[in-house]
Amino acid sequence: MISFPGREEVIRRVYDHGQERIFDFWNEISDSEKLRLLDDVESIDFTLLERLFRQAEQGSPPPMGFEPAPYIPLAGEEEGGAEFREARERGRELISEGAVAAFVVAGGQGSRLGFDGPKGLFSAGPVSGKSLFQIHAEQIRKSSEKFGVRIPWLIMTSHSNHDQTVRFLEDNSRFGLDAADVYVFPQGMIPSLDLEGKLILETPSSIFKNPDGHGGSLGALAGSGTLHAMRERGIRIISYFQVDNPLVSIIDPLFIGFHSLRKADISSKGLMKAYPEERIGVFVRFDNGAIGVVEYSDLPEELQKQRDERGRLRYRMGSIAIHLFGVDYLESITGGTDLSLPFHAARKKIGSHTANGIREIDGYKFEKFVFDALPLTERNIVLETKREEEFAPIKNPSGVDSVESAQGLMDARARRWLRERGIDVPPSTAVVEISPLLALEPGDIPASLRVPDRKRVNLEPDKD
Ligand code: UD2
Repeated sequence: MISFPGREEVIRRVYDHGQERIFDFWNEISDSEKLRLLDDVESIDFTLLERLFRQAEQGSPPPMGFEPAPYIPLAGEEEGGAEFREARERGRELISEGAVAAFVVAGGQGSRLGFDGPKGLFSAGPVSGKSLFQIHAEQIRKSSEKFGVRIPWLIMTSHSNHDQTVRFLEDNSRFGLDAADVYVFPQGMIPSLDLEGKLILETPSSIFKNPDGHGGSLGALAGSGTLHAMRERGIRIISYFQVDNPLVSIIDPLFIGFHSLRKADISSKGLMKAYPEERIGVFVRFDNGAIGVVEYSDLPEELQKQRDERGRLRYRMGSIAIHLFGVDYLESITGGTDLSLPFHAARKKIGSHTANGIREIDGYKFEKFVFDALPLTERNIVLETKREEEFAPIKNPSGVDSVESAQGLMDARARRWLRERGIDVPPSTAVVEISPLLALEPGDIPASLRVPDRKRVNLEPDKD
């Protein structure tokens, strides 16, 4: 057994749990590295990891029985009109009172996209080349201007991209947002395991950990003190979204209004799945009455394809990871610091440090999912939204859910908005982009606007 003065207890714990392989390079590392490794180990909950490993080996337990969840369908012209109007009005009031904050989860590693850096830095604007962060920041700025209020922007990063994210935002003066309105905080990390349940070394003196999933965002919000800061600012609703969707409507009066009118703790946006295999979770109602999400990979194929009497997919309401959380409710479930959502295991390739350098091995990463918070309350609603207006995820380098598909959707939405305002797009124009600073909805576009006769057009507000 290795030894280090004063650290006998933690070393014993490592041996007791059969994890002594993390000391394979003990004789090659300096005293300060030894201390770092022991500090790293100190915080590890071995009992939790052992439980997660058993769970990963056995596969996830079948979810409780469920049926499709009820949802508020898109407003038809004649039906639901009055409630929709009331909701929009209520939402506007709440935003104007300064009760709403925006919260983006941007801690993911973007490995599927093959982009080496925080995903928020990825260039998404089809003409402007604006980064995802810029597009989101400009939306928040425009909402602030429209409603005459300061809207805080919360950004969750992870340890691997925190510094780069902060630097990028500073270098770009937070795209015009006030420093006092931008809160950046990292999420928690959890060790990954190899297929034998052993910890993995990332370097000779550090253990490989992965971000604890977007479900870690609720604990991080509370643990970082940001939830408390929001309470102090009078924020009552937190509008949660993912960094990879440039079409997301971040501050949406209708959604916020419904959340308030229906006295919800959590509200979610859903949309019709495009096809059975689409990689989005579906909203369900579990046998105990609670509404939640079953991830696409956990929905049995037979249910994925089931149709109702009208020929529509039975499980058709897909989750696009847009939620509103009541601050009161978040405080009640995080108890000030933490929240116990379950971890899900995923088998992934992991770089492991060996005597011959880094070797890719198979292992398990563990992540919490934010939508597991949904069934914790019965005051939970789902509002249908339009895919073409609000959903253009950038996940892959090409093909489905790629930057090309997202830019195509951004162009199509811009053209639709201009058409709605009776503004022509010259036939020679191949791509149109509308800056969030110009418009967040068709009604914001000045009726006098003329689209210049150019191949690629980015519509920004006039400078004066
Ligand atoms: C997520 C949903 C899926 C659907 C889809 C819509 C899950 C498991 N699935 O799919 O049902 O709604 O999104 O686009 O959520 N993130 C962090 N920290 C982490 C992990 C992720 O901040 O530890 C962020 C990440 O930066 C991104 C978002 O969470 O903004 C989604 O992560 P993803 O791309 O891994 O989710 P995906 O595509 O599996």
